[in-house]
Amino acid sequence: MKMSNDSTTHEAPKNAMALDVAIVGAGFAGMYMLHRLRSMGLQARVFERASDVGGTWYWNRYPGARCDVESMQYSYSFDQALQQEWHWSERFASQPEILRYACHVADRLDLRRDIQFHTSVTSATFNDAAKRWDITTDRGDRVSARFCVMATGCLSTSRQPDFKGIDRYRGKTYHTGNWPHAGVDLTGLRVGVIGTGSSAIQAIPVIAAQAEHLTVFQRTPNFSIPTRNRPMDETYEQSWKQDYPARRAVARTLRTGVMTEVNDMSALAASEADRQRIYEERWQLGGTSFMAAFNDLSMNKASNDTAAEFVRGKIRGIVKDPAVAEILLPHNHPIGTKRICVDSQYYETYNRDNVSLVDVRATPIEEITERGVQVDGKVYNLDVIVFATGFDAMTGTLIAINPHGRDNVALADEWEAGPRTYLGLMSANFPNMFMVTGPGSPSVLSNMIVSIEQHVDWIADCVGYLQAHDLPTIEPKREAQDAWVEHVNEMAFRTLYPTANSWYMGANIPGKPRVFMPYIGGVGAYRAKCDEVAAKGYEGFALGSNRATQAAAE
Ligand code: NA7
Repeated sequence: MKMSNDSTTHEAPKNAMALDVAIVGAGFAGMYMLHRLRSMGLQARVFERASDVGGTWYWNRYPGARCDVESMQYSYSFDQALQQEWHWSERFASQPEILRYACHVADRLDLRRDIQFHTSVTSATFNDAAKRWDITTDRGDRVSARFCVMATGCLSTSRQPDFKGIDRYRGKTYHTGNWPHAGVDLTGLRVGVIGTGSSAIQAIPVIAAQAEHLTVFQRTPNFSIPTRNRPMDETYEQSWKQDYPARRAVARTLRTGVMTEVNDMSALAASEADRQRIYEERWQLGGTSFMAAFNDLSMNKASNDTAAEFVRGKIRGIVKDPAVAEILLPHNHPIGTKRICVDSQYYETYNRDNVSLVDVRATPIEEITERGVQVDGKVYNLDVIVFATGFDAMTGTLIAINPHGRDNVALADEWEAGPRTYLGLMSANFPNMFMVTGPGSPSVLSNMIVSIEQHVDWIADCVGYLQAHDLPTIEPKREAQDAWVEHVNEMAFRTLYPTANSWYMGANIPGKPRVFMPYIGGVGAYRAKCDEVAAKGYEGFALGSNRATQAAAE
């Protein structure tokens, strides 16, 4: 491996390393990417800011954190022995169990020897002459890599709104997306939770059971479905394990990458009585499969209204104080167009004497004072404030690293009006830089592990192809990228999703462009497209040649 000669733009390196592939992030994406590349005999190394593997599941340790995909489906499928030996203890796995699984995989595949922890990538610059990425870290590393894989996650830059007065607050503050590893004992404390997204909805019942008093500050009510979590049923587990390869193969062809029974009829085609019965069955079943009660809930507003009204009826039925129930009723977005939440006793929690709800929609939080949160002139005294205020999703982490590509173009500039990718895998002007589950791919609309495996396999195959054909670079052609961005947009606007002010649309970050970021065309169709592109010799991509490289270098 030839090292870059560019020593002028960086400080003197503490150490310098030449790699085939630098991988950023040791979550499920980075871990599998490392495994695949090592198996191909390539020199790969992962840079990870945390102290261990796990990514999203490393950071999101807030009370009640749990996956909303069933545990039998939320694991790697690439290794039959691995999927047979691992035992999930619950229908929906908790964060600690998922993290244990990630650590088990790291041990089993001996991944950690090629992962550098406590290390943030601070810059990544494409060196045009050498056709390599120059990467620096906050530990003083200097890396020259032929390929750079951004396995940086979709929800990895937590966001705390810039509340006036926050620095004056004398109590403790925590963000759900960056929860202390030692845990937090909230016993006997007055706790405030700001936000009512998925994280808050999982955390609130657990915090309420511990705190002396919990005050929830809600700006937008959300739809939530009971999880109906339970210990793993052995017969159910065995039914999966006996049929794992076949079921995994099916899941890869489905819209969400999750095997769920989809009721293939319009909500409007059912009689009122049947519709209510079907919703009730789904409500009792629990989990996100509620949205598969009919086939047009994300497409047709009238159909969606029937599901939304069913859930509003449930909220009215569960919450005893009608005034509190009224505040909790979601009205400003179609159900499912913001990520549907799943919960254990969320609405029931508002029946507790030690829980109060403050509506901050009409009267927003004014400031954080020394003692608590001020709304409409009133200060709510709090010992602890929990920010469950979400993430700069999908693009936040990439733009923070801000890779510089060909001709020193910055990703932040290229994506100023919203992310632009071809297949969510690469961006024009950033040769040899891959993204795992990047914007423009199904990513957050799918079972993340299914989508991660698909991307990692595609990237590994692509790297193998370039090697076999002695091609130094690959990058999307501008016209292919433009057409894909348009297709992603067109598919989104066929649905109700863009009508919500969601983080899918970038709407939770002031100033962020309003673009629907994930690809909604479905995991199966998307995979077929990626496979077809590869089979056609990477159609839509420009493949460099060594001759061109030499000519450029001369
Ligand atoms: P979300 O879903 O983005 O939720 C963030 C919540 O914080 C949401 O209720 C926001 O209200 C609220 N928020 C944000 N800023 C404010 C201010 N300034 N005042 C009051 N309330 C505020 O993040 P999560 O972590 O819950 O979930 C992210 C994903 O993780 C989830 O979708 C799953 O895929 C897993 P808003 O709706 O903006 O009015």
